[in-house]
Amino acid sequence: MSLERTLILIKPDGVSRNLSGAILARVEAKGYTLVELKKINATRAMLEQHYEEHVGKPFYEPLVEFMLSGPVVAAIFEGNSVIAGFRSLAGSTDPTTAAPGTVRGDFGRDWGLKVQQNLVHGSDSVESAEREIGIWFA
Ligand code: RTP
Ligand code: MG
Repeated sequence: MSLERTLILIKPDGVSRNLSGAILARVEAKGYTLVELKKINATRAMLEQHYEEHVGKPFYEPLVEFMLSGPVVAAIFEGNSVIAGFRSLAGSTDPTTAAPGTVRGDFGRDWGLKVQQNLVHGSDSVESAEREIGIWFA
């Protein structure tokens, strides 16, 4: 047993396509508990912290611009191994190849969109989750 918290973001594509409820429903159905929830316009400063591991990569600036293009939904979920569990629900990074049954595999579109438009973010470790929760729920 490993009770964890994770930071989940529904990115601007998911919010604008009215998929927030459908995505959150999958997380709740898996048995995870919603702790905090809000709709928020990210700032560049928040995103610079959130994506600090990607600074300098070719996709970094387009990713930040995309994340600034509209509101996101930020949530903290709690549960047993929720960090790995949510990343399994989300599917692999690229919606084109994400498995059917996952959020990215089922809802990801593939008509010329960029990899960054992949609907959701989920923390990838206990350390990342603590850091990211501090950014989005300061
Ligand atoms: P996330 O952090 O959003 O949960 O996704 P992830 O771990 O699967 O992906 P990561 O490697 O951490 O990348 C963060 C986000 O950057 C965008 N990305 N674009 N080649 C590309 O154009 C590219 N690679 C990554 C995606 O939005 C990814 O979720
Ligand atoms: Mg990541």
